[in-house]
Amino acid sequence: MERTSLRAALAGDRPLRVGWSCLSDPLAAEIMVRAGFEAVLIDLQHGVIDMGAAPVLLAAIRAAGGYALARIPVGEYQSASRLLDWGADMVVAPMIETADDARAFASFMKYPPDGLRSYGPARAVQLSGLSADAYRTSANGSTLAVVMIETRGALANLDAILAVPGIDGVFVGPFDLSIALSPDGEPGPDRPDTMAAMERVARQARAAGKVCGAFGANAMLTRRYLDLGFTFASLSTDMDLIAGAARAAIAEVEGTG
Ligand code: 3PY
Ligand code: MG
Repeated sequence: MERTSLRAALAGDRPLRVGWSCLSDPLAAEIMVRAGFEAVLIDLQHGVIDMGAAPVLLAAIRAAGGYALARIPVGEYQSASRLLDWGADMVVAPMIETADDARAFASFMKYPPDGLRSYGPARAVQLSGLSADAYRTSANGSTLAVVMIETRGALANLDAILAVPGIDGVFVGPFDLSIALSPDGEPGPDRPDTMAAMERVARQARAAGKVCGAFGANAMLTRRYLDLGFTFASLSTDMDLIAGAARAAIAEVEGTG
């Protein structure tokens, strides 16, 4: 049976539950889907995940019934095409500054005539259950090219970035963004200046008809970003969830919690 596309799922009546995978073990990603996350992003920028681990992680997420998202390292736009070929539903590009950056990324994400994605989606076709032709003709619309807004340059160029053909949405990194906004380089993912900038990003993205997401390091931040109007906000990471649960269990046993 053909599954609902990620684009359609994101337009549903409640925000999709998005988990964040930093670990290279496919079981960890699969467990997050089975625990209730409807989508999981594999983080090739800051996580301990390389291109060798990526296809196995993407397949594990999809086999468990989740949408598979991936973040590439800064500027490595060519790896976006490979992640799509391995079944990613969305690729997120960090530290985008200008419309030219966004255009370069989009060109690796979309098949001609919209872009220059090279043809070879054998693995994505297997995972999708579609025919090769059906995958090729639907991929530009069903997979999402999402750029991160997390610098002063990106904020200044937001309208131009949102207008780039092939860019389906934006994703805010509140840590980098708050560091960029702070005079002394201090992170503050819930500082008033960060929240005000994020509210503007969400509003402009929605006005442009684009998806807007944000990285939520914990439940409080995820809730606050959703309240600002983001389409989705991720929730914690596999590493933080394991560490937090371990700390809580130890504290409970030792009566120090
Ligand atoms: C940020 O907050 O800057 C991120 O990129 C989240 O990983
Ligand atoms: Mg960042």
